[in-house]
Amino acid sequence: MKINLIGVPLHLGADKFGCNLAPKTYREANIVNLIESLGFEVFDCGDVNVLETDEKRKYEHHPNLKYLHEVVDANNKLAQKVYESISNGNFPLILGGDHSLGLGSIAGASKSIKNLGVVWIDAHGDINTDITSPTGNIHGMPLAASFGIGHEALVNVYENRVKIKEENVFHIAGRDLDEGEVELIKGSKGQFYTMDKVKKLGIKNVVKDMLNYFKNKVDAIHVSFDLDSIDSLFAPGTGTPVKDGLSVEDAKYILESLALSGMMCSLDIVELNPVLDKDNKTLDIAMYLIKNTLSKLKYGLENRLTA
Ligand code: B3U
Ligand code: MN
Ligand code: MN
Repeated sequence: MKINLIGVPLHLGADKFGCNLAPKTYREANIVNLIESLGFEVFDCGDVNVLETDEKRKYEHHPNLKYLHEVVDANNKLAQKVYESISNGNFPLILGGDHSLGLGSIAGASKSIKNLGVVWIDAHGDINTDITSPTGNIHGMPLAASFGIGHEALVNVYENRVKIKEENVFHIAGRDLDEGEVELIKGSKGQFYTMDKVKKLGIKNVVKDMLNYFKNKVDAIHVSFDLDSIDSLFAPGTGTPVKDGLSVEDAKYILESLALSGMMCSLDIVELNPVLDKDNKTLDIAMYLIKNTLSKLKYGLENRLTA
């Protein structure tokens, strides 16, 4: 098994410059060497090509889906790379870029894996639609679109099908949810462990619930980690930082537990904005989490084989 790095220099889904620079920042911080030092072979697939556009064309394709054409195009390309990586027996590490890339990574992973689970770790719900979204930013919509809710151009990214079952979604660390998202969560078959719930239960119990929930339910799990899930005090370098979030150790524990479970097939790390970061604090956290999570992957594979 190789680790496949896939960079996604996309900021159009966030409509804020900066996170498009993150893949370059990770490479300059020697992410390849870091992963190789764990004993993995790394193949860097390079960056997904993002179409050029300009501010004036933001609403060219839809009045409340900014840069729809460009975001869909990038996700079609990403999905194909993720699909190829998993179907070749490798592990794709997707480096964002804004969180609209979840559309492509889930589309690709769910083509390889029939019954895919998704763990979405995020201060935001990312379950808006073109109708509920107060911003029109597509990075607030990918999770809903992946389970079939929202505009058809997003639901049908890469392939005309619903990518995952709603009940296969486990969302952690929500604390900045829009009205429409709260409504959707009320009637949802997915699991939503908001920050309030995390604080009440403690992170160990959250992880226990998560692993129990997925046991015998899914074939593998795609993990989508938004760095804004971490408290903005520790991770200021994201486009929409939110306070009262996860500690770095909480995030580490969630990710390493997933790696050790042997269920994790792919991982997104999204929303690092190097322009807004302070003293590389957020970059350092991302590198630390990637290192620790991948270092546990091998043990996870052994667990899986002997389970
Ligand atoms: N829920 C808001 C804000 C937001 C979503 N994701 C991020 N921010 N990073 C929205 O625009 O949908
Ligand atoms: Mn997000
Ligand atoms: Mn977020």
